[in-house]
Amino acid sequence: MNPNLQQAAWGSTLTKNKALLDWVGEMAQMCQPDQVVWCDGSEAEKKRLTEEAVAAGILIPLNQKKRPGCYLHRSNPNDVARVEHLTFICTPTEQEAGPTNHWMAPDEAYAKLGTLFQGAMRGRTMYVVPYVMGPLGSPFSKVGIEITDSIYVVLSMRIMTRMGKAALDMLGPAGDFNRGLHSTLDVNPDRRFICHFPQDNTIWSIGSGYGGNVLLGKKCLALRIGSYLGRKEGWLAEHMLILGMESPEGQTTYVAAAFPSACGKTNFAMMIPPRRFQGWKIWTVGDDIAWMRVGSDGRLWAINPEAGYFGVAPGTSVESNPTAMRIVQRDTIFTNVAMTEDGDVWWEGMTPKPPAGLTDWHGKPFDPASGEKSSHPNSRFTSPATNNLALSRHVNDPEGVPISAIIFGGRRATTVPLVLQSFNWTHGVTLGATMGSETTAAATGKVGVVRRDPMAMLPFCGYDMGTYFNHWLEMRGQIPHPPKIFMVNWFRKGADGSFVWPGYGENMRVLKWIVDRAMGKVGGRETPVGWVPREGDLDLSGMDITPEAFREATAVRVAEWKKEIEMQGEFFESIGPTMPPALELQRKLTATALEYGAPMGEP
Ligand code: OXD
Ligand code: MN
Repeated sequence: MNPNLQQAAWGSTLTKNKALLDWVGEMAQMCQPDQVVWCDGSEAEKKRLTEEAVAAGILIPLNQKKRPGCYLHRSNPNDVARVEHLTFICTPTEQEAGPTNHWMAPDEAYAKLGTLFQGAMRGRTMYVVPYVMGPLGSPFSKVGIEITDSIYVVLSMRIMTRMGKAALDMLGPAGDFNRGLHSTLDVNPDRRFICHFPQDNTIWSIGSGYGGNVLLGKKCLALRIGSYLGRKEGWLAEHMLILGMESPEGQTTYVAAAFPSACGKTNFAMMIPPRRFQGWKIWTVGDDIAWMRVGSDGRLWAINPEAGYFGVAPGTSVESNPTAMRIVQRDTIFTNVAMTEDGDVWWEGMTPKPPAGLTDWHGKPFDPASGEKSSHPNSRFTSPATNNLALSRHVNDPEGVPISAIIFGGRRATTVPLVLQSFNWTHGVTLGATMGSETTAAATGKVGVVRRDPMAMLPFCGYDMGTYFNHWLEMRGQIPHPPKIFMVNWFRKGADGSFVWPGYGENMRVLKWIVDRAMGKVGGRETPVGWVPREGDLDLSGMDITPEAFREATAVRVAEWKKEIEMQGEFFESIGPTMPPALELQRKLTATALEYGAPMGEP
C-alpha cells in the first residue's frame, strides 16, 4: 500500500484502538482509496464536506432563505429503494437465515464482494465514520464504524446517528464494534449486494447509494444484525416507532408500534391529537426502530437507536403530518423530490396541485399533463430528530422509556377490526406473527391475497423467522410486568370501497383506548379473536362518524375470520420446522373459539 495511505489509515489522531486501526488498514489495502479521512462529526467537517458535495454536484443547495441548511440529492434512477432480492444474510448454514431471507455462505460472500471491493475506491476518498446507535453512554447502545466512499452517506449518517469522535470515545480500546464497509462502486444493479455477517458483526454493502442499503446503522445494524444480537443477548430489536402519550394531568404512557414500511409510522409517531383531546400531547421517541430490554423494575424499556428521520416525502403535508412539515424546514437532505422555481421542494400530496415551473426528480422540467410523478414515490427527507418540536425529553435517557403497550398494525381491507386486544402474550405474539397487508388488483392481479409481514420484520429479521417467533415467546419469561399487546387496522373498507375510519389524528381515540386498556381502566367486548371496544368505550365525541360506520370498523365476522385462520395455517407451514408449536396451538384455539363462539362474533 502507498505509505501515505498506510499512514492515513493508521495514523488517526482520533483513536488508538488497535483492532479498529488494523481493520481500517486492511480495508484501505483492499479498496485502495486515494486518501483516508477519519470523521470527527464536527461542524467544521460538516461545512467542508457539504461544500465538497455541492462542488461535485452530489448536493444541490435549496433556497437558503426558505429552507436554511437544506439540500437536494438526486440518486441514480436505478437506485431508489431497498433491494430485498440483493440483500443476504450470510450465516454458516442456510437454516440459520431461514426461509424468509436470501442466504449466501459467508466464504462465498466475502470472496464475491471482496473481488468487487478490490480497488473500488481508486481515485476516491475513503471516509471512516464512527457512530453510535442509541444514546451516548447507554448500556443499550452499540458502536459501529462505517467505511464509505460516499459524502452523501457521511452527511446522512451525521443526521441519522450520534456520529464522530463521541463514538470513538465510547468505544475506547474495545474490539466490539460493527464493521461496516460500503462503496457505491459504479451503481450498477448487477454489482449490487447488501451482505450481513451476523456472526462477525460485519456488513458489506456495494453498488448502491440508497439510504436503506447504505446508511448501515439503520436497517442493516439496528434491525438485521440487531435482531441477531437481541436473540443472543436476550433483548428485542424491532421495526417499531415509540411514542409517549401525555394526559392533561401530566402523566405520560409509552407505547411501541410496528407497521409495515410506508404505512404511516412517522405520522403516528408525530400525531397531533384532535381538538376534543385538548391538553393531551404526543411525544415522539422514535419513528422506525425500537430496541427493548427488561428493566430492573421488571418492565420492558425501549430506546430509539436513531438520531434522525429518514421519512417518505410523498403524502406528507400540513394535513397528514404538520410536525414533519416543520421538521423538514431546516438542515434536511431531500432525496429524489421535485424542486420549485424558487429553489424549494415539492412532492405529490404536499398540496393538491403542483406549482408551475417544477423540476422533476430527474432534473427535467415537469409536465403535470404527462401522467408521471414529479417526485419518486420513495423520495425521502433526512432530518435531525432535534428539529422535532414534539421530541420526547427522554430520547437520550440511557435506560429509555417503559413500554405499557405494543401495537401491531396491519393493512387489511377486510377482516381485522380497527383495534383488537390480545388475551395474553402468546396470543399477542400470534397477532404480530400474522400481520399482513391485502394486495390490490393493481399490485398483483389477485385481489385479497394477504402478504404476511410478521411484526413488520419480514425484510429485516437477521435470522430464521420461526426462531425469531420463539425468541418473542421466550422473552415473556423474562418480563415480570409485560406490556399488553394490541393489533390495529386503519385501512378497513366498507361495502362502497371507502375507508371506514378517517385515520391520522383521529387514531388518538384508538390509542387512548389502548392505553386505558393497558391500565385496566376501560371496558371492551370479548370476541373469539380478542377484545374490541364497544360503542361508548372509545371516545368518539366531536367526531364525524355514524354508529353504523363504527360498528363496521370494529366488527368481527366469524366467516371472514375462519378464512383468515385457515390462511394463517398456510403461512405457519411455510415457516418450516422451527415454527413454534405454541403459535400453531394458539391458532387452533382461535379456530375452536370461532366454531363455538359464533354469537359473540357479530356485534
Ligand atoms: C423502511 C424505511 O423501508 O424505514 O422501512 O425506510
Ligand atoms: Mn422502516
